[in-house]
Amino acid sequence: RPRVLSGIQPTAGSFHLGNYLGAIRQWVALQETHDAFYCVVDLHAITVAQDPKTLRQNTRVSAAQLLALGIDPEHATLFVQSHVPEHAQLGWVLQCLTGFGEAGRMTQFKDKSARQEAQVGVGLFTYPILQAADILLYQAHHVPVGEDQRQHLELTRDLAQRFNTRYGKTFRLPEAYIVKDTAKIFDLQDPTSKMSKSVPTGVVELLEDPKRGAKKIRSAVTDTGREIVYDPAGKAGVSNLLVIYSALTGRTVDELVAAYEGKGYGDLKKDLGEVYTDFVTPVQERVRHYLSDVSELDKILARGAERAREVAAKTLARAYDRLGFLPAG
Ligand code: AQP
Repeated sequence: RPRVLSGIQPTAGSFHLGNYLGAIRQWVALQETHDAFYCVVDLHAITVAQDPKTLRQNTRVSAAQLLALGIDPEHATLFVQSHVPEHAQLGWVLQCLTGFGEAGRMTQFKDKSARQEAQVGVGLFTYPILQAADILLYQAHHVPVGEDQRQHLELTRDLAQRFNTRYGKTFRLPEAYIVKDTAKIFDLQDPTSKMSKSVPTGVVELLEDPKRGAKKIRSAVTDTGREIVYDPAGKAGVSNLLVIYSALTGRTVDELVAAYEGKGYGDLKKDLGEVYTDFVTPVQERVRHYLSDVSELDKILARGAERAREVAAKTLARAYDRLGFLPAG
């Protein structure tokens, strides 16, 4: 079976609709056809300051959400990044292969550092390189992510290629797996920007009170027109709502446009609010269930880390050997 790897940061308590539709939904589907490795990337989370107690809690809440959304530990290896030290170890090796200018071209760094009020750490600058290590350790064929990660995937491929050329074939070159329709979910208050936890205005979270989430959907920004059509350039807000609606129900955008002919934006938003509520209510219940016994949750993560380490350690050992590091014993 082909391999797949992806990760998500535990930087907020709740994932949002962009994380789910852009990435996690694909994770769930791919665990059926691929040898899947999914991780909660806590090493990435500390690229910006984190309160230790909150980080510990958010890491468990993140894992619980992944399980609640359909990741099955019998079908996929679910683990926490810091439990597998090989990530940081290969990350260092790859940093030594990355040009300073090359890292500086990452647009996410530019965006995120511009938004940071506190001093920007070097980790935020080098995090795409750690991400490359995350992927290359597992020799992943595919990496299911949202559109915002495309550039980082290109960097990962460049680094793999560079290492292979310099030291002999060691890493598989991974492909981004981006589902076009939901590659970028937009902010409900500013439908030209991606929905993002760092800009929490028009973000709909999976774990917030469904009434509050539905209200945010009802007050989503739309244009002054009336017609419900899919036109991302001219009607960004309505089109974003149609994409979310379609992804959550499995009805195509065309079907929805036909169904809402003659109706107004208010009808669409109200109905989508209900669709969202029906979707998140059982998810929230399952999250509560997983969090009610963290020892069980921790066991799932420990088993995942063990499996992940088996694969990661092999790749790292090969890379160390190719680099000319002496064997440890
Ligand atoms: N708006 C989005 N539309 C589609 N996919 C998205 N992803 C994030 N936002 C959207 C995808 O979610 C996965 C996990 O991303 P992450 O762990 O990097 O989370 P993040 O980047 O911290 O999430 P945010 O909200 O985007 O935070 P900031 O603003 O801090 O960057 C990834 O596959 C990502 O593509």
